[in-house]
Amino acid sequence: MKPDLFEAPDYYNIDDLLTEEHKLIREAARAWVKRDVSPIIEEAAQNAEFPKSIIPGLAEIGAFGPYIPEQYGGAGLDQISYGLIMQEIERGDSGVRSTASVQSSLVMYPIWKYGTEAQRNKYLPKLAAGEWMGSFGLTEPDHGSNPAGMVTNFKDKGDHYLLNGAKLWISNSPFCDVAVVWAKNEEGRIHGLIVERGMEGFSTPETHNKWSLRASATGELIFQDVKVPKENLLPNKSGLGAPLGCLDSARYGIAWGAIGAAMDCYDTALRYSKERIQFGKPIGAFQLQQKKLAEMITEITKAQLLALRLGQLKNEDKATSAQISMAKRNNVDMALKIAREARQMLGGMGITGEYPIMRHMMNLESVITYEGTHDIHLLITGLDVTGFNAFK
Ligand code: TGC
Ligand code: FAD
Repeated sequence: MKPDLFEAPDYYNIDDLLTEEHKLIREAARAWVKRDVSPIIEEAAQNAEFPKSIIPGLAEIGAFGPYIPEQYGGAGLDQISYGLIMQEIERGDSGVRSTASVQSSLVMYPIWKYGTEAQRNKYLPKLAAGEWMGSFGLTEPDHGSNPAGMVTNFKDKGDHYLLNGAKLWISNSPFCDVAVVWAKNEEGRIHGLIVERGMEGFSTPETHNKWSLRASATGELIFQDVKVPKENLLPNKSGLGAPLGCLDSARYGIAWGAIGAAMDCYDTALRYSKERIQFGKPIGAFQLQQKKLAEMITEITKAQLLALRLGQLKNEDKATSAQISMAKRNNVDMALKIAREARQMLGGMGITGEYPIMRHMMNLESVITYEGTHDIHLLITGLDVTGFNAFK
């Protein structure tokens, strides 16, 4: 892979709207990605391996629980800092950002928000430090967009719960130490349970042959009569709103992360367009290539403003789930379109691992599907503006 010469575009001087702390946090994440992710990520993706060696670095830049209070080992940062960290990591690779998203928003967040003080103290510091890695089990083989239909269930056996069922498409599952699992009790009410590796009847087979997010490990969570201690139930919220609340936090991070992938594609294509000579001129001097670049920087700038405003609303605790859906949907779609256009600008070179664009493009096919598909987010906006539910 070519050396990482990334320069971040900031066409509207959005940096002026950030604090010095925001910029320091972003620069630390950016420098770490250049130093520790860029040199290894192409090989990891080609080999379809999650590069575990980067876990301590992720912890060091605050990517595990950026907004979790410091008393639990988190970084105690605001939501814009969280977004900027996700942007920089996904600039490196969406699969690496996935690992950070899952750990922070889908594992640490529910333990922090819905757990007991004992659960917070037991799990959060180790998760923040990357000593333990987590996964989040909501999706099932027959229940993806419609998680309310889940069949994974647990029964009260007096001194423990007995958990049965299976989850599919679970990021980090093959190596997770703990899993936050959503399952129905005997009354059909959804609850979160913390399942630990080593519990009898719990297995995590890996899903192979992915063309997307190859540097992220994806797998199943299988529960066959798993005895879960009663103290592992998250007591402070139940119902579908509990996992969906976690998704709000992760979807927000993805809205920022996708900008990172788009910026990397744009920056790569811009540099290439100035160096690649055809018909006696740099290809960047042709109108057709300029149209692509001009549209890319316009869309990136709009996405940056959308994410920043959403971050301000999140900081004030005013962001609605529908606003988060809009940003996730728009920014991932924007990034995927830019990746496709940027890939074409590199001609044949665009399909090789010499450049990051094709990897971003393939990764974004997952990002546009997970955490709510492109269609589901459109329907969330549709419901919000019309009041009519078109899901069912
Ligand atoms: P619905 O009746 O609308 O809602 C049920 C209850 O949930 C509440 N609620 C929310 N609460 C918090 N945040 C949200 N975003 C919420 N959306 C809804 C709602 O108020 C209600 O509460 P209550 O108290 O009235 O019961 O539920 P529904 O069954 O009609 O489904 C709605 C729908 C389709 C939008 C929802 O199911 C959905 O978002 N589906 C998409 C599923 C999804 O996103 N799965 C993601 C799995 S995790 C993942 O992909 C991780 S990838 C990680 C990585 O690698 O980065
Ligand atoms: P389906 O729900 O079967 O959808 C198929 C198609 O039908 C889609 O185009 C969808 O938009 C459309 N559709 C569905 N319902 C409607 C409707 N009402 N109206 C119109 N169109 C509709 N899940 C987890 O729980 N944890 C994870 O860590 C996790 N990581 C993932 C990692 C990867 C790499 C991938 C690919 C997925 C991951 N997921 C995870 C699962 C992900 O959230 C689901 O794939 C996603 O929610 C869609 O579910 P599905 O794949 O079953 O598609």
